[in-house]
Amino acid sequence: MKEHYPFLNTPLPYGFDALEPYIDAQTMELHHNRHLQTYIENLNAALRQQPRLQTLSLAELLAIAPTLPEPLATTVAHNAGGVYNHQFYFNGLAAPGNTPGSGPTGQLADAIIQQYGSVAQMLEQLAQTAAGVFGSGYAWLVLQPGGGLAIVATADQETPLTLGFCPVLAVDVWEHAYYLKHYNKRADYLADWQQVINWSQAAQNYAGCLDAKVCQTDGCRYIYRS
Ligand code: MN3
Repeated sequence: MKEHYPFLNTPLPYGFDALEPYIDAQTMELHHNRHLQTYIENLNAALRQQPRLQTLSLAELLAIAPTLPEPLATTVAHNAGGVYNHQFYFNGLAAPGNTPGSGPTGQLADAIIQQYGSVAQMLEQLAQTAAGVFGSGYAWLVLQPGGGLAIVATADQETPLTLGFCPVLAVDVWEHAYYLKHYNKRADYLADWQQVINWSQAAQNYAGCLDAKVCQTDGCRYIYRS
């Protein structure tokens, strides 16, 4: 079923304390109940008087946003991006007990090893990109439209979707994602984040990207149905 207006802040698929000791419960609660909540409220408020936008999914809103008049275009891009990115990040986390020293398996593992040599080397590059984000944003492992994985950074609440990429794995490096526990030490947070990656979700995301890819004579792109 396609999620659309009014968007709801559904509970996390794990407890706020599930990621301890790597990501603390207070950070998770504030991040979900206040930061994500604010994006959801602002997005719903922006769509309240826009009936033709109310049946669109987040991916569809992000795709159509540049064609809207200002200030609606910017409001929709920022807030649909904020909801999309946070839901993607939160769903990509799992209790450390669920992933004891584990990593990706199957097609995703093969693709990472083929491209980066090992999972550890991919995570090292991802952490370097994440450490290099100036100010607020995210680092992502994505699939490129032409095929092959890539590591990219996005600023603020820009999403990889609008850049033509299909996201597999994301890390939120806004300070609110780590400041209470890790203070200004983003590198420490990035190391801890690696302990709570939901690799089965990443594998599902990868498979979903392969399914979403549509190629025509002028090239390939990802079409999201939800
Ligand atoms: Mn955040």
